[in-house]
Amino acid sequence: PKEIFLKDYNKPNYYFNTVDLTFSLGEEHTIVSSNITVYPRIEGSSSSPPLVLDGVDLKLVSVKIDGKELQEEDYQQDARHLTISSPPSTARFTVEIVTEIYPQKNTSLEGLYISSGNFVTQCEAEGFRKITYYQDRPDIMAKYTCRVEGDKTLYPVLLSNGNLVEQGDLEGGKHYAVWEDPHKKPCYLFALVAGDLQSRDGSFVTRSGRKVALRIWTPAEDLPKTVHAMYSLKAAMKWDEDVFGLEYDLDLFNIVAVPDFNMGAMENKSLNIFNSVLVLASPETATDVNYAQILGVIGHEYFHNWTGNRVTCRDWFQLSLKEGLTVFRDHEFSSDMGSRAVQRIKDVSYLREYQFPEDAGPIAHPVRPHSYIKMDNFYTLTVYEKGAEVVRMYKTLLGSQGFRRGMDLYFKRHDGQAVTCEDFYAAMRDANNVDFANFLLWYSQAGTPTVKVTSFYNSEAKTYSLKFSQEVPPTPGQAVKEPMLIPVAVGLLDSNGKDMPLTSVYHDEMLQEVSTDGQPANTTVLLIKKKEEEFLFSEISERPVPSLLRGYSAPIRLDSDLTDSDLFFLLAHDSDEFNRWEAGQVLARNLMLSLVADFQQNKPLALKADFVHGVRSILSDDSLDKEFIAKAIDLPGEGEIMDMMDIADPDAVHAVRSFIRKHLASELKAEFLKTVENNRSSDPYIFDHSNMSRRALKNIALSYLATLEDAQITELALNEYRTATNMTDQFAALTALVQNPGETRDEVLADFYSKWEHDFLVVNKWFGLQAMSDIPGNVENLRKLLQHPAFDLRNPNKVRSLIGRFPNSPVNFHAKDGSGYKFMGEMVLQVDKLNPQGASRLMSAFSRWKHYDETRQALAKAQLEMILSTNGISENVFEIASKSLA
Ligand code: HT7
Ligand code: ZN
Repeated sequence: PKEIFLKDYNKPNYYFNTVDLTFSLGEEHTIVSSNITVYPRIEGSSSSPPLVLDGVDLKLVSVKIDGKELQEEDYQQDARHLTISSPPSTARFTVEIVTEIYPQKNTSLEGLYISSGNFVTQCEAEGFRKITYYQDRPDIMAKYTCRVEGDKTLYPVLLSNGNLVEQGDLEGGKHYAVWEDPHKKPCYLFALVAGDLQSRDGSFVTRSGRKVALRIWTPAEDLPKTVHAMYSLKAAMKWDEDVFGLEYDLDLFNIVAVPDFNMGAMENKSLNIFNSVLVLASPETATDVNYAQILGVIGHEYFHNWTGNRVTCRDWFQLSLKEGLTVFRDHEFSSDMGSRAVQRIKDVSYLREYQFPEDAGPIAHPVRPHSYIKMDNFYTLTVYEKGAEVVRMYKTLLGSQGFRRGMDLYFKRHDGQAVTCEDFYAAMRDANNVDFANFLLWYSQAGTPTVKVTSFYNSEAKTYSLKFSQEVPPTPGQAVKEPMLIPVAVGLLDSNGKDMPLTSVYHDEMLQEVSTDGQPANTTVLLIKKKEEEFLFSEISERPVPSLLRGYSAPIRLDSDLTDSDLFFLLAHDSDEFNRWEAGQVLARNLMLSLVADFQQNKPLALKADFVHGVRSILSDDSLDKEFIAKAIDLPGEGEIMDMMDIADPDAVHAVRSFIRKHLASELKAEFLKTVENNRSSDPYIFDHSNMSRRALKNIALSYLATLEDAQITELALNEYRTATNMTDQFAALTALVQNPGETRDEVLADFYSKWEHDFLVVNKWFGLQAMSDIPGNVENLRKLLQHPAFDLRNPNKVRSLIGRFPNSPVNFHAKDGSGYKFMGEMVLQVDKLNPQGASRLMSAFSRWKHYDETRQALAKAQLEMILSTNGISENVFEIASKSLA
């Protein structure tokens, strides 16, 4: 397979001006006619370069140039291209191409395919080439019209991008619709949907008075479950106006929910297509987590209208330009709609648990990768989540207003263009007249930097020094790294736990005034630019406790010399809520790592009284937000602890985490029972921060209690399960009950299935819960569940639930007999035959195989080799398997 490199980027030889498409949808095949007006990049040259079009799995019917049919000698065709050797050297010419495609046989879910009997497209990243021959690259931006023809009974609804300009009936029970999109767009934003759908209709008036019709399309029976999606869309439209001054630019905005979709959703211009799980919600069937995800992802896709669609990427290496920025925007949106601190805690936990390992393994790559074989493999946590942190750092460096100035300039300069990460950087820099020195390295260097901090208080001089040193670890293909610009937000706490006023700081032999501009009060941002830096605060009247990296101001690993007593102090007092939580996490991480060492040396495990006391005081602190408490008493995940170890030991980490949970449950049983008692849900269900917080706190208390395996608690959990009036509570009780093997577990799982077998989204939760279970030898249960009538290997949500969630139980996935690896290896190959994107995503489970002991390494390696040596594997799987083994 061919590797594509960023350094090889060349501008296209031809641009496209307009594209007129006609789809004649059929039950056996579909005919696609495309009429493109083309112009050369360099006008008037005597010899015209060949026009190379991308195309995969297409049957070519005819090609015409300026109305004249080409003969076979006028073009060449291979498995991936159609090349027109000598196009006219005129300033403008037309290319007309007719192809035949087979959506009914398309299980890859890219290009045009069928989901539940409806036609659906997915063109990002390179799916448009499965529809027609085209220059399938994002820097080709054109105006599209799309005529869709199909059977009127089977496909009463015909949708594409832009405005509906014509519709009518045709002979033979068919009908047609013509859509016109006035905005230029790259082909990855093209979309078509045809099927038997109905819409929930709403409207939104933009701040300049444009009335926008909003339609959310689903099968008729699901319409009642679209209320929250409609609420989320309106909230997102309003938020983007308020926070970024960005308005919607058409009179219609459609969302379509489909059950078969490879990712979460897709931001096609004015016709967003969503995985059903991110649209459909009712209190009875969806959890608070689902509701929050729907809000975030509806926001995310809507925000792409400006960050991605109006201003798009020059090439796919720039993906984070739109994805990092849009994830940052959706995080900010969710913060403003709920609790800022809790949102930050969720986002940082996710980054640490999943992106950090990616950045430390064999497929580590920069936020802007240097090369790829299959672009689909680079829709990664690094591009999305670390990319969002990079955008957040601009805001930390520039303050809210400076960041907004940068965004305004970015849109002013680049509306309607396909641009690069440097263009974004330049807009931020120029709008604020600042020099960011080595900031761009965040785009080109992989690996999570480690920053070490040591502190010293001089009581005579009344100075306080913070010394920083940074190290970016080697990653594949990048042995040596340069120091990067790292913004570290800092506050200093006095002995009463209050923020000290910060006045001046010596740095680089200069006395500077402390700038708290654009930051919360008494917080300053120190810029670490070199490998080592010292900052000396003056007029510090007592030894402070430093609150470092407030709000997690940079995506790094921080290694500080804070003592346990400093951390308990920060946990109790820090005005930065994120850092209050973080202090508890550092304490918990240190504790877990030291108990892991004890476990490995066969020493008895014991929990320190001050840790139990810390958890008790948080749990009983009425002044705290309840969702914050729920987060603060939750232990770091097993993945996060393993990520911090030299050789990951899943058995030890699992044993230690379970031990601490059980010990806390037994010490704090009365408090946890009271917490359950006092935080039962109000009925009817309300999705707002206060109600979600109560449920989150009640349910984490229940999950702790269930570790006790005592009959009274089982009864309590069963009662919660039976009396629950919403899915959040019902599923939490089910989750608590199924932690422990036995009859109750089996009965309650069977009961849940029989209640919900008619609802495939709920059944997926049931699959997922069983897949993630830590009960010994669970892989055998999963093999049985593969045969369950509700399971279907062709549906990505089901694959993700039953197979993709399996590694969330490290003890079972990394079982020492290799049974977990073997299961996953087999599944990768089976899924790959149907859906290469889905298969290569499953491969991420193997990505850190070198981080385990020798026995496990050998077993995992054997599976990777088995996959790689199998004939006919996709390029997607080949790329991940070969890079993992390199
Ligand atoms: N921009 C979208 C990416 C996407 C995608 C990429 C590859 C294969 C299938 C896909 N479906 C959607 C999603 C987003 O907004 O990030
Ligand atoms: Zn996106």
